Amino acid sequence: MRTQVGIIGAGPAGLLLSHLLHLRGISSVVLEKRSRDYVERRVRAGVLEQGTVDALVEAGVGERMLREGLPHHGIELRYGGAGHRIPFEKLVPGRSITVYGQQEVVKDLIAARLAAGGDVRFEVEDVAVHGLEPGSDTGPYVTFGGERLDCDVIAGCDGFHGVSRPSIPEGVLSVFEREYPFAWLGILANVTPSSEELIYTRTERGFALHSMRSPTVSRFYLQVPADTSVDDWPDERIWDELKARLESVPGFTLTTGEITEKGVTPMRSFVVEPMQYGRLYLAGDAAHIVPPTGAKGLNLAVADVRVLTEALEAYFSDGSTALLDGYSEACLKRVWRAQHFSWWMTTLLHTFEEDDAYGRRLQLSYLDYVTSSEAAATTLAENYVGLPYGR
Ligand code: RFL
Ligand code: PHB
Repeated sequence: MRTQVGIIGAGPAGLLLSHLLHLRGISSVVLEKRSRDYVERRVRAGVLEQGTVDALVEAGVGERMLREGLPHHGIELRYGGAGHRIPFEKLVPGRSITVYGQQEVVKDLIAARLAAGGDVRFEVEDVAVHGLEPGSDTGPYVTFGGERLDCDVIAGCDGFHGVSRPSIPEGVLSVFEREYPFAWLGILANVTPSSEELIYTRTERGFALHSMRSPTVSRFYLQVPADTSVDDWPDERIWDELKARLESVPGFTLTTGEITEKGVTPMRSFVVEPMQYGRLYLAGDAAHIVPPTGAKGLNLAVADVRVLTEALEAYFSDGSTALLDGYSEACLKRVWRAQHFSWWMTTLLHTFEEDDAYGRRLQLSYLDYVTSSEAAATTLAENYVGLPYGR
């Protein structure tokens, strides 16, 4: 089998890349380890930056998102017994976010790929990457389930635990990382959101986030110990803890109800440099991870894929490699801005060591600053809605 771009992973990065390449007449095959059903049900991100929304609309896969997604023009920071709104419409006019589940984006992309006759293979086993070494006489190829896919280029879009990144020889990549001493317990519940906008809450009991998916489905996260298991969290304990943290301002009552999904997410910051080796290009979580506090992971995956598409278009049209060679450098500027923002939001809002009174004072000082200074609030707002492309 032969294709121009072999794509490993059918998450947002791999699927969008395949679709964008198709629109430019470049062939690809997407190889995914999990079933279609699994990939379409996996509950993850929910916040799309303006640039992500624009990219999906431009690619012709934004129709349902525009219909069902929830445009938001601000978020609330809640701490010290009061809520403070960060008004995007005032601070970053014309830029906002859209709340639309990642698995809905994935469903829309899979539908678009299949409708266009795209080759997306699910439940593919033993994917391995070969022929990356400079001067290799085979060129790059991927093996899976006893088959072989020869390609001009391989895109590693297989997430943090994939096979692409580990197939790069040792010593090539520099790794930058930070782990956090806590995790997030995330739930979906069939309850009407108790707020119209997202609420990021800092309390002495830990962080909590009130998000949503639709007018009848809410999404919540709780900061929990890193070694926690969902079994430690029966529904009643979750609601009690969410109430204790979110009902920290007068007059706010949390609506509770049926919990339909629970999961624990570790918190990690991670980047490899460069995001490429030979004709293998890493995109999305395969190359970098952010803690979800800044809502940046999916948006970075989309940004990488846009850069890679442009580089591949140039390569396949006239053989020029300048953009491909500069792929990693072009992506990393945005990646590091998002790394900083995600680390900063995480540091600002979570409880670290209990006895770190100095750290707590710093958090409260910065929260007071960001909620009272228009300059500081604008910094938060412009990063949250996403910096414009090409900056
Ligand atoms: P994905 O989505 O992990 O997709 C990788 C795909 O590769 C497959 N795969 C393989 N396929 C073949 N062979 C192998 N050996 C393979 N190994 C893996 C996997 O099955 C999978 O289908 O990576 P991608 O495409 O780079 O997308 C990245 C995003 O998924 C991720 O950054 C976000 O979900 C992060 N994130 C958030 N991002 C945001 O922008 N906004 C948010 O609000 C937000 N909230 C979140 C999040 C992630 C979370 N979790 C669970 C990690 C909230 C949570 C709780
Ligand atoms: C979500 O709705 O899943 C969500 C929202 C904001 C975040 C992270 C996750 O920062």
